[in-house]
Amino acid sequence: MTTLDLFGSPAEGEREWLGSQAVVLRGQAAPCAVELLDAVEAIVAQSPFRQMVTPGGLTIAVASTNCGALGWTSDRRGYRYDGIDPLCGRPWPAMPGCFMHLAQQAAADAGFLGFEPDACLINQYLPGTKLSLHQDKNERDFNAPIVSVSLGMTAVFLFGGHDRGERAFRISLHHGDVAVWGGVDRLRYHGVMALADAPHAQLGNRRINLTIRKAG
Ligand code: MD3
Ligand code: FE
Repeated sequence: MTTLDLFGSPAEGEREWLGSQAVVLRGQAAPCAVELLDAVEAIVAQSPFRQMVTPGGLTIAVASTNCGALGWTSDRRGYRYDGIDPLCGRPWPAMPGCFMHLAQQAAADAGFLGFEPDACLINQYLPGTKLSLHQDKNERDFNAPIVSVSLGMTAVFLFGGHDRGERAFRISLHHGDVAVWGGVDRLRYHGVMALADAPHAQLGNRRINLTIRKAG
């Protein structure tokens, strides 16, 4: 049986397989959370969080920025990866060493050796923010996994199938959890339910999610 504490969070160190090649590594980022958040603060000072616009003209609820050689952006012209932050006209801030180390360790733990990420999308959620079901398919190489790091407020993550209509599983992602998915699970539909207003002790009314990817 899964060990639960008084708040219903699984114990640190547990591994929960969502698919044959998708796993949540509970609390794996907890020891380096302060280092990760300090690095996010430095990135945001160069390339601030901003709400992007979809090709259809809708404003995305989640506020985003990036680090690494490539960054994910969206505007009226489409979704794409770009080496330049369109907001400030300069390259995205470099990928911090702690992002790299954590992502490569987590990928290896999940069975993906030789992960060489070149992009990290940093998403900020506030209470009420949700992310609709979607696939991550703007990357060039679907053989590389994606590593996700959850910081701050808890989110209910939706883990669906390969068709939008398939029933999605719900799983809570807590501060410090790391998810890795690749292989047969790489193109699953996924999303995040509207966040509850339940402030986190360190981060307050925010959830920050890092998705570390090989985009190019
Ligand atoms: C997908 N972010 O930025 S990552 C995104 O939690 C994005 O903020 C979400 O989707 C977030 O594109 C989800 C977590 C995650 C975990 C396991 C998965 C995504 C997954 C397994 C399969 C597919
Ligand atoms: Fe996604």
